[in-house]
Amino acid sequence: MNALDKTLPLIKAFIEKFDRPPIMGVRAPGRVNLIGEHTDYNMGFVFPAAIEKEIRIVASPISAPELRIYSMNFDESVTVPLTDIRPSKDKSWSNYIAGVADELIKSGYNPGGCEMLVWGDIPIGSGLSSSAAMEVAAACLFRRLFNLSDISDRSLALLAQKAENNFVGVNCGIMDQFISMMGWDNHALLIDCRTLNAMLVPMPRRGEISIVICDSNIRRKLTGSEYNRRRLECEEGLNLLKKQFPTITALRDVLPGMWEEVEHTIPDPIRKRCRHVIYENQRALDGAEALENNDLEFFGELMKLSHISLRDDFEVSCPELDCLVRAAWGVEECCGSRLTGAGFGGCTVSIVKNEGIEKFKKRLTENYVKEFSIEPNFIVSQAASGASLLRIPSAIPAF
Ligand code: NG1
Repeated sequence: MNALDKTLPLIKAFIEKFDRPPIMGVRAPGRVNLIGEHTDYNMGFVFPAAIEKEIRIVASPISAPELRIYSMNFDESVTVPLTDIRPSKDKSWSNYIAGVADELIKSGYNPGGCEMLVWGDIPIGSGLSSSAAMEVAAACLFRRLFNLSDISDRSLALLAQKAENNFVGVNCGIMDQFISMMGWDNHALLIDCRTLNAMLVPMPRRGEISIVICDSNIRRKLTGSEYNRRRLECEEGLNLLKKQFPTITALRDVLPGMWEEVEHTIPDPIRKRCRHVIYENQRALDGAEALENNDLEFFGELMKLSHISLRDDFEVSCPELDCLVRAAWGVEECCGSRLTGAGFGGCTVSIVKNEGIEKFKKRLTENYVKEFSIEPNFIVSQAASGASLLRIPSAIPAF
């Protein structure tokens, strides 16, 4: 299917809804983190890739100072007055768009009114960042529609993150908006969460391997409280380590060699939490280098070590994720597999040789159904490009 084929149904639905064609369209992808988990809030490195699941928005400006938003997925409409933007309680999907407009206005910009139609195929609540994709798509759309071209991609990603922090009320880091904006076809992105420097790394063996995401269908119930507890434990570890290394300001400053000298002085469970972060940070760096060198075997080993560390030291896995990862490790064509995201449910990410994908899906499904009587869902993707404009034909074909 070419790109326009995917856009035409949105154009048709827009015309039905708003009685005229859209003049502009954007897309922004979801993402999966390949390695570097629970390192972002310790100022360390993460290594995500954008995936071939995305949010699309088509729109046209209007003179009234309001956003008229229609969600195709929810079949719901919301009107947001730009002079008085407030979060919606019952149509919370619209807050990711309204929040971006709010941040733009707070930053001194002047977005105008428009009619928008939103559509997406990123599963919601699976840890694949559908919310960041919606924010980034909205931010790119407003920039283009209202001539705010002095805002750089990087500033726009930061603005989208602020919308999530301030308007939606989720205290996320920058990874999700950054990769949704900056992703590149067939590349993963090593991001330094302290400096925001980022390096694109080509995925090896194009056409031979895929990223396979497996949704455990276990919703992440404990994520909020346990996630916050891990963050506090990392802070506690940092404060203990500062006594021995007074110049450090984040766990990312503690290199494995430094850690080995002092590990015995730190009590559990703080010791285990710090150990995960310090080595995981190194694994993210080593992982980027491994892919750069086409060394999928080493990358797979690092993924395995990452999962074991998340399971035993950071203690954020669960029996369901462990079952899926164990099954994946047993498939010959699987180069590496681990849980991805915060943990406590959600998805695993694996790198699988294309010829083994069907066998991989079958094996994971059999094992998982046998142990938990739950069917997992799969997404097979290549690393995708970041946000971009959609081609909207000037002559709309007759529908
Ligand atoms: P997921 O589970 O992908 O939403 C969460 C955090 C990330 C990061 C990871 C763990 C949010 C919105 N995101 O990601 O910033 O800390 O856990 O690596 O809280």
